Amino acid sequence: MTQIKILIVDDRPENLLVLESLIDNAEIELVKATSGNAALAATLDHDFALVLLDVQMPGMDGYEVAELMRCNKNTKNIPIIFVTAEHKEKAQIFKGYDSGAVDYLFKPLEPVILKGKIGVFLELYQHKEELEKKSIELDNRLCELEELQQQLEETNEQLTLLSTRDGLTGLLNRRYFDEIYQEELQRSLRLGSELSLLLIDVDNFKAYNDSFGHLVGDNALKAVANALCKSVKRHVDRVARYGGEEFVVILPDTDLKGAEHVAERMRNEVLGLQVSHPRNKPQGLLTISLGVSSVIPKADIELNTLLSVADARLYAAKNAGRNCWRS
Ligand code: GH3
Ligand code: MG
Ligand code: MG
Ligand code: MG
Repeated sequence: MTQIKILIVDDRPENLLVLESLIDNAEIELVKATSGNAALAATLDHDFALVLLDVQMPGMDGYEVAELMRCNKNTKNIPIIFVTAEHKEKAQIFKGYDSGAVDYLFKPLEPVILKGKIGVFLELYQHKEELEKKSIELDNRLCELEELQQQLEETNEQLTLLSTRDGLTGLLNRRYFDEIYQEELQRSLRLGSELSLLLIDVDNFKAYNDSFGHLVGDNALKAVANALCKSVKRHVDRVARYGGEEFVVILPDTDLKGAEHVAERMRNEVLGLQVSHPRNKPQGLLTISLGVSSVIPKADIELNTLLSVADARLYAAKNAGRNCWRS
């Protein structure tokens, strides 16, 4: 059990002995001071629940001690009960309260009153300690909650990333592309702006896999994805993996001419990877074919028109010998 500390201050040691014998409580540790200065020094060394303070003392009197304690942030909240010999005039008593006392005791001390008052302040002190403990607990909980919240936000970000990305290439996935595609269609419809789409397919990729194996095929797909990303310059141009070895690119506010430029850049960029594909004649390199389509959406546009036109043109590019685009 930790003892509660009370400071008793009186210039006459025999008075301190009287106080000590009256209080006589195992739960209370009494610290004694016989001068104002010694009292102030003690308040800095201990954590007191209460100070019983003699008024009349040579040198620094009780009022002065009380005032100085009120000026120090470490001691200003310690309750002070003045212990005074005479039946003071009202003005003197008010002065005591002004200097920061919370109560008065008169000598000779009545044991019942002394114990009663000490009991009240000790209870207040214990409540204060409990409240402080709870406040620290609450602060700790708050910190934990803030940490959890941060973890949750990070997890959410990761989940969003996972749900919008393709695992192999890191490009946008088909599901997310479909969302963007609808949004861009609506946006173009609202603004009357041109919207373009590229559908891309790796040439003779089955043969590539057959020659080098699926893992090497995967790496080739990643390289193609990078090359496609490198070929778009604006952040509104989005590249997605449409499935297998097919990719799709959406180009807002872009007319057919602009889309053809991007298509040609992509074709060149993939060719420039110089990935060997012995069964891909005549270059002997990995190549792509592209279908390009553009539209200024009208209110009654079929959602899939742009895609189906791009698909037909991709098919035309394949028929034209691959490693080319058709628009
Ligand atoms: P074409 O030029 O007409 O497009 O011929 P192709 O061989 O590329 O077309 P096909 O549709 O016959 O074959 C596509 C191949 O792409 C078959 C499939 O194994 C491969 N493929 C699809 N997805 C992946 C993948 O994630 N990794 C690997 N390594 N191969 C894939
Ligand atoms: Mg005195
Ligand atoms: Mg295909
Ligand atoms: Mg293919």
